Amino acid sequence: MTKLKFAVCGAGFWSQFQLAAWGEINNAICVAVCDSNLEKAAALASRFEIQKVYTDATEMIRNESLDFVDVISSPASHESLVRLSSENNLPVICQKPMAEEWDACERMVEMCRKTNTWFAIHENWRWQSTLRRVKQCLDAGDIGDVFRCRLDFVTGFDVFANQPTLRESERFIIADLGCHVIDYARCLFGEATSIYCRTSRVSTAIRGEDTATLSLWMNEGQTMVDINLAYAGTPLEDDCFPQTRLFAEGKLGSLELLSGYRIRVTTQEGTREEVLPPENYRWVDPRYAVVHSSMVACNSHFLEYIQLNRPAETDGRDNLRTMKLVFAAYESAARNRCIVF
Ligand code: 89V
Repeated sequence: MTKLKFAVCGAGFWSQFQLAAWGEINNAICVAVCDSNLEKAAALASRFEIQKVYTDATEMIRNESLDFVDVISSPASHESLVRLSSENNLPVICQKPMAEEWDACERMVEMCRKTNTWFAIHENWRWQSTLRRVKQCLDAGDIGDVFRCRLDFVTGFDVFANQPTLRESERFIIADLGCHVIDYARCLFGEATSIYCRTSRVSTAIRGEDTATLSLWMNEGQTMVDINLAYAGTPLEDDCFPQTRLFAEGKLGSLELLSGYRIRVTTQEGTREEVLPPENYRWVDPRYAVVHSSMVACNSHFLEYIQLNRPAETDGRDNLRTMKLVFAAYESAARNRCIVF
């Protein structure tokens, strides 16, 4: 089978894991890497045996014969790189969050629509094996109609150690992490009809908010969804970074996702437990296991849908709805108002 050739834009912290995740997939091969920092690009290329290195994405796209581009650079650079791909009608995968401003997100989706370019956001949360299984249980009606669900991502983990630029983000936890959890809430319950959000900054060493509580009505007003996010550095007895915890209440029972990848479903018949640890690929950093291994499933899905030329689950248009909630959360917090859609 011919392998699809792709290029990576961005040689920062996530690219090494993204490339390792691509390495688990047989029918794709990275042929070029581009970063404005030549040394970083060259180091990544040599580690993953990638033939070509560029500092200019336009030149790379002109010179290489590519089947798609994987943009793994910082959010500020996403729009121009997606534009470049769309001008060349090259399928493009772009890291989350789509962009730093709502207007840029809209422009990116619109430019790909106009040029009929396949465009997806690398939103990997919903590809975590436990979160996928929770969706399966809820969709199968294991606990009946869900009237309330709490999603927690509260950790003392020092995320800035590996990603120091996050300290500078004016908008931090909702944009960087909230987009994952909001996207998963949409994956479970569909679109929101309202959102209310409060934020605070506990750490004095960063610019943006590191703590947020969001309250949404979802599922056509049938389900209350509460999302708690914190990167405030609080010491926790059971810190399961980067696992999401969940508690869903349904008319026939309840479902809990606990640390240690445990899913517990309680109905009148009693409680059953499943433990679903992530796939243990040799390149996975154990501190990020559940996220790193989800990238294989996420990339496989993209590859399949690029080949089928069908929109991925998290294609640009779909992810725009996630980003709408991200920006609405900030607006709600700034105005101390519930935003109704
Ligand atoms: O995927 C991400 O957004 C990363 C995390 C550390 C949460 O895995 O920042």
